[in-house]
This record gives sequence, structure tokens and C-alpha cells, in this order.
Amino acid sequence: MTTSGDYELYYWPGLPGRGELVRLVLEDAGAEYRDVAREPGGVAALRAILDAPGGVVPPLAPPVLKHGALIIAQTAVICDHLARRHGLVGDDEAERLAAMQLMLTVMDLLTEAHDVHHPISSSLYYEDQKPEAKLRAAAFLEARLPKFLGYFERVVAAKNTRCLLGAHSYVDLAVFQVLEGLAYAFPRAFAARSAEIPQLLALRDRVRERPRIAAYLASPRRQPFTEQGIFRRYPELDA
Ligand SMILES: N[C@@H](CCC(=O)N[C@@H](CS)C(=O)NCC(=O)O)C(=O)O
Repeated sequence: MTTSGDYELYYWPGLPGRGELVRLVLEDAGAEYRDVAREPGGVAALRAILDAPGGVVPPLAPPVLKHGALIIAQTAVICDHLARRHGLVGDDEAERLAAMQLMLTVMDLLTEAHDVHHPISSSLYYEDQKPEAKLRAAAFLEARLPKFLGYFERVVAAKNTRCLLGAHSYVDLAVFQVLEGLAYAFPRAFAARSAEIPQLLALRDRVRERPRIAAYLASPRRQPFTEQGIFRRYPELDA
């Protein structure tokens, strides 16, 4: 038997990262949870759960959610699991699949934004791949960013409700976080694109104003973007 109070999130402390997409779902749902790796001794607990034999299959990388006997990895799978339990995605199968389709597209965009500053390898420092990062930034900002933003803008505009799926869902929370990250990492490029994405910006503002999200954003539980994370502000990589 699992209850919402059984939620344990395991994610690297000190950066919002992919863990933030899970936190936003938990916070919007008003669920109780432990952010285990931010507690004393938490990083050891995170490393331990990566090796834990408890789940059906072991996780490869954080975020990891422990929910009673369940141990789940992959941000999109965790968010889907929580969203189904807390009414943040519809019951209809076609809608759930569409939500997952959008969520995985958000994760693709997030990964490409990360790869701008780490185009060769995540195991190297940014300083060891700066020329490649500059090339990757140009390609990302000129081709990939407008493609992703244009896609999400079309999807949200078609519903005309400031929600990607017509009603509020976990995917809106993920898009909110990625828009915030892009605005942090690429302030000039993001500002230059803003006139093209009025519906997405309206969605972002709507999410920001949801009472539990607004309270969370003002709380110490919310961590700022930094140059340790996925969205990094390196002015030389901004348009
Ligand atoms: N597709 C996975 C990616 C997970 C991932 O890359 N996690 C990062 C932190 S955001 C990590 O710690 N990776 C370590 C590794 O890949 O070795 C997800 O969406 O959860």
C-alpha cells in the first residue's frame, strides 16, 4: 500500500536540473515528499539508490523516485506516474500518450540546451570544449530552438486555453521550467524569440500564478539556476 507521503525524490543537490520537473509536479499536487539528497548524508543515499536492487530494474541516473516499494527513474516516467495519481493528466489513453509525447519532446529540448555547453562530453569541463560549444550554440539558437518553440507554440495555440492539452497537466509544468531555464541561459536569444511565442509565454505566466507553484517559487525549496546545472548562462554562447 503506497500513499503520497511515501514519496522520496533523489536528485543532485545544489541545482534544479531534471529533478525540478519532478519537484514541480509534487508541489503542484500538494504532495508530501522528502528531497532526500538535500538532507544531511543525502548524496550517499542517492548513490546507494542507484545501486539498490529494490526496483524491477535499476536506475541509470537521477532523478529517481522511491514511492513505497516502487523505485522509478527517467524524468518523464516519474512525472507520468505522479500525474496519474494526482489528477495532472487525464485518464483517457490517447490524452496520456499525447502528454508523454509532449513530455519526451520537452526532455529532448532540455537535453539539447544542455549539450550546447557540453557538446563533446558531459565528463569534460565546459572549458575543455569551448570552441565546439560556440558552434553548437549557433546551431541550437538558429535552428533547433525556433523549431522546438514553434512546435510548442502551435500546440498550445490550437487549444486556446493556455494549456498544451486543453486542460492543465504535468506537461505545462515541464514547459514552464524549460522556458525559465532558456530565459536564464540565453537571455538575448530568448528575448529575440519572445514575440513569436505569445501563447507559450501566457502558459508560463499562468503556471507561475498557480497558488501552490507561486508559494513554492517563493520558498527556499526552489533552487536557482547556476553554472553547475543544465541551463548555464555563458554570455559568449548567447546570440
Ligand atoms: N533521460 C534521463 C536522463 C537522466 C540524466 O541524464 N541525469 C543526469 C542528471 S540531470 C545524471 O546525473 N546523469 C549521470 C549519467 O548519465 O551518468 C531522464 O530524463 O531522467
